[in-house]
Amino acid sequence: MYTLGIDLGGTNIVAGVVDENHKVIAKAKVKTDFPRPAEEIVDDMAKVCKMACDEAGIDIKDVYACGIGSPGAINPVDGVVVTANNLGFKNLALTKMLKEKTGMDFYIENDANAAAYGEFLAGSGRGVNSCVAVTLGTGVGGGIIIDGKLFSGSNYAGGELGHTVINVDGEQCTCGRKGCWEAYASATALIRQTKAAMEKNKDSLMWKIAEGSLDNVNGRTAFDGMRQGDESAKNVVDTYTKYVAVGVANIINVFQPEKVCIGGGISNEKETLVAPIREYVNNEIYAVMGKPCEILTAELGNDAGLIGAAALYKLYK
Ligand code: BMX
Ligand code: ZN
Repeated sequence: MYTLGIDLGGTNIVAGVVDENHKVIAKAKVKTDFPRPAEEIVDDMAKVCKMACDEAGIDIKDVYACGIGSPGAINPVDGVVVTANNLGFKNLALTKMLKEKTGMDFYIENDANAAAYGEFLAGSGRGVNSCVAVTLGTGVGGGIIIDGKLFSGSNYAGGELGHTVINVDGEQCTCGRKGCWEAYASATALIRQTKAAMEKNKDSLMWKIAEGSLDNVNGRTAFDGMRQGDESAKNVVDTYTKYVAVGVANIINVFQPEKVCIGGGISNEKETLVAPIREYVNNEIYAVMGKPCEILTAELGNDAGLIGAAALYKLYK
């Protein structure tokens, strides 16, 4: 039995055919190419599903269930993207439009919720009842799993952990608030912090790593600089990991889940990222009673979202 998942992002649209063991057997990708009309993006979503099925050597009609992980506020019952500012979607009846184009029923969830569900079923969130997953990417996404079910509040808009404030009147966030966790702990924020440190220290090794241009700075630049012994790079990483850790400690104080899984691009740093977070959290959380919460990096990498999306039927069918 195969299922199909789409991970809709601001940069890429990825579709994957997934087997009953949550293994991705075929994948296809197109550029989101935003800004452009929603209708065109949805056309490409249908196209990329077909491409993934062709790659798997199956017909889309043979797929048991299809799902989408989309950024923004999603109503999974009506299949509507209520708002996704990075895609220009407002009250878009996405599952209905995809049904018209593919003939298939689609389930939909917020991208970080889908990724959390993927990790819970098949990644580092396996084997527990409660798990909170965060993604450190363009933004900071959050997905909360309680008793094996996604929890997104009374109206599905909950779980936006990136938009909890960690610094009152701090950095401007894209959501309109100031000082959100996302404005400090996303990959976008890390890149901004790295560039600021480079501007301050023209002798930093990070300039060499970025081949002399701020345009080449990415989420790895500071980590690579630190590994090569650069002091400014180490300061960037230390401060950034502390920002991530503050949010993780907040999550543990609220939920005390069995696991917190950290995904998104920055989680490729694995232990370099999570070891200092564990230490910080140990000193900051309110109480440890019983087995302490495990803090892990996500195992499924960039596939978590589409694997979770492909399995959404388990929650909604
Ligand atoms: C933002 C928000 C979340 C999303 C998160 C991670 C939008 C469009 N996005 O906080 O809904 O889950 O980013 O998104 O409102 P990513 O783009 O980093 O994967
Ligand atoms: Zn915000």
